[in-house]
Amino acid sequence: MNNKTLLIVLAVMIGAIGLLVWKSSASESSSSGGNGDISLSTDPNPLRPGTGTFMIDVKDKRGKLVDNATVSFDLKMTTMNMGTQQGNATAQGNGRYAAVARVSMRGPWRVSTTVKMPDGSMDNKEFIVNVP
Ligand SMILES: [Cu+2]
Repeated sequence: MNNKTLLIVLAVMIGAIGLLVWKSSASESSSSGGNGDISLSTDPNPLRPGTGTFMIDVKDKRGKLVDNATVSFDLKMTTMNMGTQQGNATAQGNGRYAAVARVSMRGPWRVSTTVKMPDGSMDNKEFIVNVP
């Protein structure tokens, strides 16, 4: 193995480690209830007051990524009535669905997700996301 090859191998390894760290820090939210394999992450993570992207990852009961689901969500603050934002998340491939929404102030927000699986079965899960 020459030096150039070694450098490329090192770069790939560092990239893989970086991706792992990024992945693990992206799951800031906690779940409450629900029985499906639905997970949530945000960009930025943690969120800042303003517009953010909510990424919802869907797997079936066997852990397989689900691409042809219909994923809807609603978002509201838990501690006061600030209205509810609702919408559908757009499929991104690899079981991921994304939606842009606005968290207009710091504090706890509830994201309620509803997933209609390709076989027609429904699943849902709630997450509390804190905006620090
Ligand atoms: Cu508020």
